[in-house]
Amino acid sequence: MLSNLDHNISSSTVQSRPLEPSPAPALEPRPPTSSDEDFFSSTSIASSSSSEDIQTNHSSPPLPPAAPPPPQIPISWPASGTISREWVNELMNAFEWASRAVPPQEFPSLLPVEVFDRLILSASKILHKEKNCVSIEGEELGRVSKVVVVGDLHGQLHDVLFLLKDAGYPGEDRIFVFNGDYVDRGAWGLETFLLLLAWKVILPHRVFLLRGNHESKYCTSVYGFEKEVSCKYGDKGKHVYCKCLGCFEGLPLASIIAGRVYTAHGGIFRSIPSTPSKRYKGKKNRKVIVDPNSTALSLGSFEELSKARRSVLDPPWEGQNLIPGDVLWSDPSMDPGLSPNKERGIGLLWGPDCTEEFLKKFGLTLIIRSHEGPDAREKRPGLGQMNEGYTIDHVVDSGKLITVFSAPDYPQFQATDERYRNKGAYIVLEPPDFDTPVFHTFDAITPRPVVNPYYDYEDVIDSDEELDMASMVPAT
Ligand SMILES: [Mn+2]
Repeated sequence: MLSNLDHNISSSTVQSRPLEPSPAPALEPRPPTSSDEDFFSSTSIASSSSSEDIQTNHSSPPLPPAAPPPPQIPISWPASGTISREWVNELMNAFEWASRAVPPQEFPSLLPVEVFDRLILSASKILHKEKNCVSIEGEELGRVSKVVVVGDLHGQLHDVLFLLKDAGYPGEDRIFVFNGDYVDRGAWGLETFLLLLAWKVILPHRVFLLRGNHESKYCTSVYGFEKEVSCKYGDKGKHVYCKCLGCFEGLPLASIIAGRVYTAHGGIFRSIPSTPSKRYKGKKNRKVIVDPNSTALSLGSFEELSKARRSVLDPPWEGQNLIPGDVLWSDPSMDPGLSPNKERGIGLLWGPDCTEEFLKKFGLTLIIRSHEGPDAREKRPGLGQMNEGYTIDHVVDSGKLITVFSAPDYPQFQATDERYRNKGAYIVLEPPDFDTPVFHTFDAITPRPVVNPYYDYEDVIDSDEELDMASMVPAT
């Protein structure tokens, strides 16, 4: 456990705390806590100016709250043409500061669309070249002291910033693998995604950003990200959203660490029956119809994974290109076998026997997946709950299957008074084998700035329940 856990304000304190007017709750006088100091010491906002502001706020009659000196905004793209570690630090500081001090509609005054364009283009170029399953191995790992595996983030910017600092930021000796679901539900999906892209650009071989099921057109249109972007970029919102979707299409699907650990957002994937027999070759209008329900399901191979077409706005749930949907949407089960994931409408359910088969067949010892938060697990009594941010789901002869979820006190907007108050977790893998997971859990950064949600969270209570097929683009 982390030493700073006990310093965090407990969630119960947060619950009883009256909501504060936006913007800038950080400026309100309140007793400093160690976690705040820890957290803010990595940023430029609080250190030099807060005491002055606090005194100002104490004066009577109260003056309008004065914002701390902002970071250098608007952020500009460096004249050299390439961004640096310092630039990424400034970006993180600016996002943190703005989340408390700048209304979302003024986001372009922070990050002009031209700078957004440069960043997303730089990152997309790198991401699109990566394989469906990135291999982190060999000499690459020689100088590495740890690999950090991160689960769902869901736009909870302050928790992401805490996680990065707590785990020690990516660097030459530290690799980060993110398992997807950067956006949706939380109010700062854009900031979260962009800061991770910035890390990717400066450390392309040290930061790996895998795709989650929420990095899709369908999910972002239902769970808030599309609206968030539209609110933050106004008439440029459509342009920014399209660029983000294009970038999502480039995100790799899975990773293999040190030849032993498989990570992906949802999990394992099926084998796709081979193409029709030769006599149909060359004939026009031949149709390949594969009904996953009528075909016996079997585990897919990494060769099949490597050939899957990941560049789709929404992974199809029918047709031949089913592997991306499996990797992004599947869930483990305690029942044996592979079966269609009826609850989700896409992807698979797989039992401990399949975990064993998968690990054994490919010489692996660990699967780390994400995709299920406290709300999803609440409905799955056979599996562990997500209170600590992780569960060990299958323990088999060849190894283990683990779920890791990195969004504490999730979801940010919840219709019921009773919150899950879950911790978030990340996993550290260390040399020489990188396959013994060390779990780090953490509480949410509180209080969060008070902001409006970007989706109807009272209506959309269930997590990623089933796909609304009718509203999706047809599978291609
Ligand atoms: Mn998910």
